[in-house]
Amino acid sequence: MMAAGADGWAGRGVRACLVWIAAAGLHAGAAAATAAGERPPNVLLIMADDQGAWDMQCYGATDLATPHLDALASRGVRFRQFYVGSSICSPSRACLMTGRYPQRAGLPTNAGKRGMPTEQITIAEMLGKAGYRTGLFGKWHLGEGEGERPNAQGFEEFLGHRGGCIDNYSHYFYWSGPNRHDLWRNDEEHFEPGIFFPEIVVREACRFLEAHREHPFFLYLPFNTPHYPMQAEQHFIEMYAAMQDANRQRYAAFVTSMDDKIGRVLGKLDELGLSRDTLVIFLSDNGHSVEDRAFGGGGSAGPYRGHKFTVWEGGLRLPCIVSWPGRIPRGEVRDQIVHAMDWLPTVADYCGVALPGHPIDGASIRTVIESPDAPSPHEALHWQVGERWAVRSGDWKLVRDGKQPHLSNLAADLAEATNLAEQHPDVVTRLAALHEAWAADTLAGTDKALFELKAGQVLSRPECPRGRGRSIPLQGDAPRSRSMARERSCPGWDCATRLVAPTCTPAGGG
Ligand SMILES: [Ca+2]
Repeated sequence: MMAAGADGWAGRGVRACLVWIAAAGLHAGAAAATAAGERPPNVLLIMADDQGAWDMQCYGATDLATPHLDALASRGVRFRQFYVGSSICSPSRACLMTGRYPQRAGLPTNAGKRGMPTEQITIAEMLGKAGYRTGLFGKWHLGEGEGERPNAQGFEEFLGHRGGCIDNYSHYFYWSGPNRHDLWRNDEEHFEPGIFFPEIVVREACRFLEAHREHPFFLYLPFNTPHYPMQAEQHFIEMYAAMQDANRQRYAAFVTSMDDKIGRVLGKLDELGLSRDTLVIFLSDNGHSVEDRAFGGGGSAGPYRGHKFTVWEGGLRLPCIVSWPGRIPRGEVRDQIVHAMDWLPTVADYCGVALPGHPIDGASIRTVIESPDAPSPHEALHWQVGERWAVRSGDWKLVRDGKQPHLSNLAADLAEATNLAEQHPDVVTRLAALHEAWAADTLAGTDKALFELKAGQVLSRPECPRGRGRSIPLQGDAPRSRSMARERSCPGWDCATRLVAPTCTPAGGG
């Protein structure tokens, strides 16, 4: 759907037009389907937090149990080349919620003082506008300020935490001081000390399903597990008593605990007779953590390199399942490249609702879900996490994680182990140019304050001797200060390119 050739991305206006043309046709199809008296599907969107790429039996794990997620895959479609929008929480969630790259969604990094801007349009807003009941129980992490919280972003009902992580029993923020309680029902602080938070999510989800069983609904369940703190219930820990690796044991127990909670919500869907009316989507938000709070890591990326925070496959290429019994294939797998930002337009497609009236980056993958032969809608995909970035085009993937660009051919090298950059400089140049065009495009048209924020935080100066590791604002071509002027004339370096490194190499190559 979106052109991304060597001459750069199509203009936003052109792309928006294409999206709208596609949406109009799909909308007409869905309307025809519902005209026969069928109700539009409910949507149950379930997200795991920091679940690794290989940490589910149906994805390859042999040492941990995920029976309910495996069963979900067996009655739906499982993706083997599914990517999220970022290897950290907030940008990944912003991308999922808006159908846009995190940069275009206004949240290139984790929410802190600033969250996702209120003018962004979420799946909840899109479906709510079409009459869906909307609920969110779990982790938000898309902003805590006025206009940024769940009720302001389309959710009629919310119970959960606003920040990145909580202790599951006290419901206090689990990152840094000062200690603060972070559990909310809508905009009111909510207290249930001592109650295991994932149990609250299950309880609220089941209540929501009971209450709205007669009406189309969108239920978003972003579980806060198996993200640290590792707090699986004792009986799940005992399931893995024989496991030698203590970190893997804590992690596996937490994954199985989450699988149990998901199974109970899916069981409620069955009990209420709603399964055949409900599109269920499951995904993880980013790769497994190796942070200290996760004891250095218990998750697995299987054959992939990397983990949370990185732009290697292990940070981005994750489990994703879709199920809708009786309406989409069951027990099948797909190898086409798909992306979290595709879910908003795909949901719009299946539900027969209008897309948001601004450009989105995802595309409906309905044809991919329904056929292994349908083409991927993506000619190229991009990631920018801090100063790390990656672009994938076909089987080629270019990663910038350190001083030198790393080029892999994923068809032959899933582990991104061999750097082919020197053998294929033409591919490096082509992919780098794609990424620069993408960066310029995702920055265009945003409000000025946002532009400054993103330019300053996301895009880094090429690592020439005087600009090493520094981020500079991008405000047109004219240097605004003497220091910037100096950087633009680094002796011996060709710094003509503002955003990406490959053309910023020592004079004479290298
Ligand atoms: Ca996460």
